[in-house]
Amino acid sequence: MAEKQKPLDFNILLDEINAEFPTYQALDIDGNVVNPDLVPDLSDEELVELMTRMVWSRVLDQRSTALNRQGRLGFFAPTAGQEASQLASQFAMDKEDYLLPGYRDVPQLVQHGLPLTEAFLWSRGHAAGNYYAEDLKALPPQIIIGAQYIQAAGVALGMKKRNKKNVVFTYTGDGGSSQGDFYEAINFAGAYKANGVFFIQNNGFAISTPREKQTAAKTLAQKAVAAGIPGIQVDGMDPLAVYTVSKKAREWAANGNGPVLIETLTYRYGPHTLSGDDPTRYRSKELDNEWQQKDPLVRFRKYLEAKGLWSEEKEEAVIEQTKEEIKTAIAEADRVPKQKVSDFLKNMFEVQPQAIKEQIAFYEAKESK
Ligand SMILES: Cc1ncc(C[n+]2csc(CCOP(=O)(O)OP(=O)(O)O)c2C)c(N)n1
Ligand SMILES: [Mg+2]
Repeated sequence: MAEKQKPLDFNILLDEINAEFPTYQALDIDGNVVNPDLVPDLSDEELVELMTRMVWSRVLDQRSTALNRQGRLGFFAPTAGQEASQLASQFAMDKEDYLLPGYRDVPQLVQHGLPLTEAFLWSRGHAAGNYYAEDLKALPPQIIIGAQYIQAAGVALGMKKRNKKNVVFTYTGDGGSSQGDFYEAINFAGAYKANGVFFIQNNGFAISTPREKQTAAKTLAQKAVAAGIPGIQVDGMDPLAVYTVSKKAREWAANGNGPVLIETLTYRYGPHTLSGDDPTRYRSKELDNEWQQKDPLVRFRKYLEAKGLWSEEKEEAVIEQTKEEIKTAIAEADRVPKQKVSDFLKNMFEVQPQAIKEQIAFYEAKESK
């Protein structure tokens, strides 16, 4: 026994933990392959589709920002910078896998099957943005930080119990990884070997609180150790690395081995949400520039152009097509009847408590005048 014990030196113990979680990367910032093992076996069409979705997401971010400022959209959490982290991970999902997103994960939700019109209605706080079609395996975006992790552990356990070869993908942020819910969920999912893939999108900030102030842990991936599950840190600006790691994690979880925790190192270029924060008060221009150099679209564009799979014309076409799609979806959202207070109240509980019943009656009387 004694010979297996290490020297009692806390510096050494800490250094050993810190050395265990390298960042996995397939492409460098110029789109060159640095680790061929992480280059996935995707067809040319699939590679183009992944780039198309990332460009689509960048345009959606820009247009949503504009629509919000025109007062035509409600809540919006910017996504630019996080395209590889979001779209390349979702690209690894099966249609029958469940998606439990956070408020910033609308792009994955739409790619998983939520009509864009409904996503816009959700943004406006309209109940109609939460009625999901039976075949859409997803829950609406969670606003309570970390709560989707707990729900994901439950859904993942359900899949396990039904011997499903499907998994749950859930996303939180660096800030979310400080919540009790986070630890409880991965611990529970680990204990029951539930079919979950848990993402931490580490964009460096929880609103204005820098990652360094969240935790003394050198990586967020290492939080998996205490749950007894694999944890891995991946370059979240590298679509190929994110895809490969997500795909492998999906296979591992679907085959009954239990959950995986994936930390994607990423960045949001915009503010936390469009509800008022000013990132220049907590982030330097230098830091913004540093991350712009790692841009996932630039990197993937270079990789695909070298293969003859992408061009400026192709990108322009995707941008135009996305703008049209957004125009149509927002016009459709505008045609949905405005939500009444009574509609809103009726959607709060499946079985209405007395106080809510009285409020519904009050508003219905008022609305009928
Ligand atoms: C339980 C809970 N506490 C506090 C908040 C307020 N809040 C909204 S976003 C946020 C920061 C989350 O940061 P992070 O997890 O890093 O995600 P990001 O927004 O960077 O994607 C906080 C504290 C909340 N929504 N829920
Ligand atoms: Mg964050």
